[in-house]
Amino acid sequence: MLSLILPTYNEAQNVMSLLGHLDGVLRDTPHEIIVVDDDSPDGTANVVAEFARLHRRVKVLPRRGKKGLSSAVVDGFDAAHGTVLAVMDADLQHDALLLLRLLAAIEQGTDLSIGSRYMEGGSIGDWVVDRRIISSTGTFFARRLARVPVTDPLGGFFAIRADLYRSIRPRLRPTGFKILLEILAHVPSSTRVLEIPLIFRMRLHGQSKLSLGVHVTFAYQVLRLALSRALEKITAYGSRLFLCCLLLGSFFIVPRLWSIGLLYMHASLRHEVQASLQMVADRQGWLLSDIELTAVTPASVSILHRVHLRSSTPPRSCSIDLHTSLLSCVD
Ligand SMILES: Nc1nc2c(ncn2[C@@H]2O[C@H](COP(=O)(O)OP(=O)(O)OP(=O)(O)O)[C@@H](O)[C@H]2O)c(=O)[nH]1
Ligand SMILES: [Mg+2]
Repeated sequence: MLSLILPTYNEAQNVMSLLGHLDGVLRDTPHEIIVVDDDSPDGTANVVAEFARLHRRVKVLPRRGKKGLSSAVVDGFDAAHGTVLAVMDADLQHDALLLLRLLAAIEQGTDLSIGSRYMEGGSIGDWVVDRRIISSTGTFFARRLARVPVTDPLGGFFAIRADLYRSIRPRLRPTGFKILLEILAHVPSSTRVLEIPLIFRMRLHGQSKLSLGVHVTFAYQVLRLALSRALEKITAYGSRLFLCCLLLGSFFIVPRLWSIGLLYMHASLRHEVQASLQMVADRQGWLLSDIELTAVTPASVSILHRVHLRSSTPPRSCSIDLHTSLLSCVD
């Protein structure tokens, strides 16, 4: 089943036409439509509730105050029952027919299907120059934060497999307008994504909710995602470095522990070795600190002896018989 989320804020003039249109488009598709309205002063929630009385597949999720587009989508997704979740603008700027293609892509094995304004065949319409610049700059940065290559990570028309969405849901921070970017920054890099060209229409009724605040929140979102990506990399490098140190350390330590490990297991052998070393050191006039134990067996110990004062002299390898305390060295 498809769950389609329509976020609305003051869309009373648009949402009824869209719902009527969707009724025809989704006639043969099992679906539910959840309109998430943020207390629109123009009464959007009331007109949708009126429509929903006759159309049981349509529901209204009213929220108190204007909480933002991304969180509206997330609240809608969280309340949805479908196996495929989709979202589109409620102001008639998105072509409802494209919804069927996004849904078909998911049914054919895609995890996330996106309506793209920036791929061949797609278009942003007649935007003024500054909106074009802001959008393409934002898209440039957002593409670098997405874990899968896409042309339009900032679009508002997409469908996603519900189980994929639920698996990343705890990590999503739905601030601002760009929930698709948040999703793209958290899906696994193995996610199968398909983009379908989208021609973004001009808004005919009502007002845009894009404001300076939306742009500021977007800049914050990009910084936050970039920072957490950098931290992720540092942690990954850090743990690799730790692993290397551990491997290198064990390369030197394990053979040594292996060769003198017996000492730690048998207290009587330890005392025997101590006594023999002391006896040999006294006999040879060596300092105990110049003797390095290299291997221990129940019958003998191997040592390296360094002549401390003449440190350029290479150490001598010797062995001590533990029964007789006899020393034999290789020169
Ligand atoms: N629930 C909810 N919906 C919102 C909010 N802000 C925007 N929307 C809805 O999200 C959709 C996209 O918002 P728009 O203002 O159309 O943004 P846009 O399409 O990028 O901008 P325009 O091209 O100027 O229309 C519309 O359906 C809005 O009604 C919000 O704070 N809460
Ligand atoms: Mg719009």
